[in-house]
Amino acid sequence: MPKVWHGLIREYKDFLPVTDKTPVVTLQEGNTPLIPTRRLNMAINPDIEIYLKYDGANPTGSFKDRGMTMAVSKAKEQGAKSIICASTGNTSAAAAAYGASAGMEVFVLIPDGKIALGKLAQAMAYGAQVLQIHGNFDEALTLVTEISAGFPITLVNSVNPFRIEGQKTAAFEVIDQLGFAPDYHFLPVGNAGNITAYWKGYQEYLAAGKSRKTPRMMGWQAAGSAPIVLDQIVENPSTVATAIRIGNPASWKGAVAARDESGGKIDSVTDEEILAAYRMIASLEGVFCEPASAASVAGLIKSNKAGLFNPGDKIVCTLTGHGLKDADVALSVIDTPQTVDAKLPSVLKALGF
Ligand code: AN7
Repeated sequence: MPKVWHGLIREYKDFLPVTDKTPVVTLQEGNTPLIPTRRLNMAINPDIEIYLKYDGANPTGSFKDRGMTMAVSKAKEQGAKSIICASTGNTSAAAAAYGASAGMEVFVLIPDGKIALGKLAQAMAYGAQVLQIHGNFDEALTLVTEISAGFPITLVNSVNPFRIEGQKTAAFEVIDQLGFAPDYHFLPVGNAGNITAYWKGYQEYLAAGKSRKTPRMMGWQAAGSAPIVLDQIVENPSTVATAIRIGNPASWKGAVAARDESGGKIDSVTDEEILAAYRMIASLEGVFCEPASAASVAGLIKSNKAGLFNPGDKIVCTLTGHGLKDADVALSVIDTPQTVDAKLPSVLKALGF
């Protein structure tokens, strides 16, 4: 690994559709930690090896930075002055940040009241023009697609192929950090861009001789928002994991291909399973992710209970976003602290000494 990281476009330029003339818009994203787990590993199954790819450590706190550095750099190369996206939150935060860095105008459509506060705060702070719609993500995506077709504004949702190109670098990093491809790769599925991108990345590294195999791709939807599992559009998706509250994924076909070509699976986990995993990851490993991210580990726990794994299996779970994005959920589902007088006896008593 290089001592100084120059952002994923410069580090992986041989695998990306860029030239020396591409104006690179970067916040030095990528090179996120691949954390070997100990206590979580013991709690789930000591006979397998579990790693967390912590993409919440990216500059705006989610994996969306990987796709956005590419999408905004290519938009700039093509002379775009403005970008637009629909979002459950993280895409808008990343678009707003990279757009600000590039000096572009950024327009964002989000579902009214259904995105985590931290993500909305980010988009506002980075200076995007944010519009909440009385509707869900799927309706917002339809609207921005129509707007970008009618006006000179570049659409930066994952239907933009450069987004997938940038996001595939996460698979490269896993192999570079681990030294080999894992047996299984678990991740949450919303719009299904990320599972599509990882699968592309794993296949490209295999073709380049950087690994000897590809992992089985294991995608997890929230039970109330599981169109791919049900094989039908969900009109009114619901889940505590607002990031993946999506009823009609843009990369549906890509996800099905990743599943079938890799010998993997796309299944669902309940909100209870997601929140149980969310608490375990934080309290056993010291890694705070947002609820949607925990769907990957919830899926791993479910698969382990079903007896899927062989001893020695190497498993990577992507934690797609940072826990601070959605502090409200942490405080509502875990607990709020007790308040006592600022006196030693009161404090000692409350602490149980
Ligand atoms: C933390 O920001 O769709 O399956 O608009 O924020 O590639 O969509 C976010 C998705 C998982 C699902 N984890 O990834 C958006 C958006 C987190 C996310 C997903 C999202 P995809």
